[in-house]
Amino acid sequence: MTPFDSLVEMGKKEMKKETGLGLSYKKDENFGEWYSEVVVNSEMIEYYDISGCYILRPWTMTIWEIMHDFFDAEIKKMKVKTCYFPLFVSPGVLQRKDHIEGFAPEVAWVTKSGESELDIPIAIRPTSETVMYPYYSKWIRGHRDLPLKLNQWCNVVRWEFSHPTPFIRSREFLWQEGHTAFATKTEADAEVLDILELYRQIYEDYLAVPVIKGKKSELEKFAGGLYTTSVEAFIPNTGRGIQGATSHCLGQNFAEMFEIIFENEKGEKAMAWQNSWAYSTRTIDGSVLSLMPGVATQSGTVQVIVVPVPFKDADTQSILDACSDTVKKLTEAGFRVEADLRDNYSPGWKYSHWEMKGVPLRIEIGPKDLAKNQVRAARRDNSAKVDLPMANLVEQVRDMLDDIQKSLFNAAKEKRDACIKVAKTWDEFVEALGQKKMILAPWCDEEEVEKDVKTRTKGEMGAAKTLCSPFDQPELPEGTLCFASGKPAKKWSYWGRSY
Ligand code: 87F
Repeated sequence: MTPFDSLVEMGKKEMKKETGLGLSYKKDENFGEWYSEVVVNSEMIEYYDISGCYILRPWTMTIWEIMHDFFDAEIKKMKVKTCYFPLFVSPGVLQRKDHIEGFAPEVAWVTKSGESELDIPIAIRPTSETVMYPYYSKWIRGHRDLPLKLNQWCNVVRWEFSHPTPFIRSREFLWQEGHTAFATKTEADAEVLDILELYRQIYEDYLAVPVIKGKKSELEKFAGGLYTTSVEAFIPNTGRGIQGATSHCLGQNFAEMFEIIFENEKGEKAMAWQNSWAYSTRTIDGSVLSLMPGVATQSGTVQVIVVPVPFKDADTQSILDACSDTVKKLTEAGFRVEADLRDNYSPGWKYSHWEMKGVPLRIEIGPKDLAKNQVRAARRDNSAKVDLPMANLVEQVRDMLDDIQKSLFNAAKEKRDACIKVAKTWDEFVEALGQKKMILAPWCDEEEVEKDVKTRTKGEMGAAKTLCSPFDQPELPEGTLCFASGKPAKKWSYWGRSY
């Protein structure tokens, strides 16, 4: 053990004892408690005095901004324009169509202003189809008005009743909602997949969370639409699937309800084809669940933290200067870098603190490093430490961050893949479910059969349902039977418990 290492150990102990910053739960032993502790200690979330509402601290909002900037730039390339519709919804508009029916209990209402009751209560948007589409009807008249592609970044409120959880199940969340209208189904179909691919990139390339692209079953799709596609992640620790973002083809259902009708090139009346798509701050839980420890290098608020390691009689000022120079150099090269120059915390305390926050790479600069014109780099994901000469710091840091991102993704994918089990019979299915697996099974694709599976698997842990039918379908040999009904199977589908 070097003097530095013992300083680190001291720092860790001191931190846990004095500030309570250390984690008291283990991810593999008490997942729920671990999750609650991690989101607070990493300074992502602060709890709030209204159940299901959370303060998103800068550490979270920076991740959100990074995802926002990427996605917003991509959809602008697709000629999607930004808009903003009001937060408040008149009851007539909200209740206008039956698609809302099943969701009604989740809608929050404003009933008072000051002391007086409002004449008519006003709803807070849970989603904006019924808010926006009356205006689509007004704006879309001829084929030259199409395609109409709008997106808004906003907050929505859904008054969830099941156990609220930071990110995954919060009652207010931020999202983008895209609503597009086309003259033809072909264009709508193509856009559904283009958007889904961007969602895959957010999860896999930014958050390093592996996802499966696929189509939802009739039972699990957005009831108001024609079909729903999604990216699905899986949390090995809880054995639950989690729907990432969704990209829906609404078909002509809403066009019919809201009379979104245009005159086509032949001078005939035609109904528009519509899509809607969204991803939200609920997505960020992926960064907590799969990555802590080790927030992905692409989405992380701070990619590199620089920590000075002053020692005894060494010249502290020149160490601090070297830290500032390093920050400057790496910032200029385009990295998100900070130095922790606080003099009221030990280096060890700082290591633990930034580890907790998931910063993927730490640079330590002490007197020996200074003398050798180098820095010490420590990886968050595998604890490896290497000396990097100052001369080619930028290149080395870039390579290391790339490598960390790749290994985080590969590790998460290996862990996810180890949870996938193929089940061809009911017995195999039940056994795999008991082992908290994500189950790939041949299915007859009948709604009644999915309902039946739900009923038959009901229990303390929750019933199994379809997660998606993957676009990437394994071969389905002629004569393969459905695991649940024994009828001829039409496709492979993923099944499991989910959030
Ligand atoms: C809750 C209350 C009221 C979901 C709700 O996925 C209405 C709804 O319509 C509701 N929860 N939904 C479905 C939302 C579908 C759709 N909206 C636009 C999306 C993507 C973006």
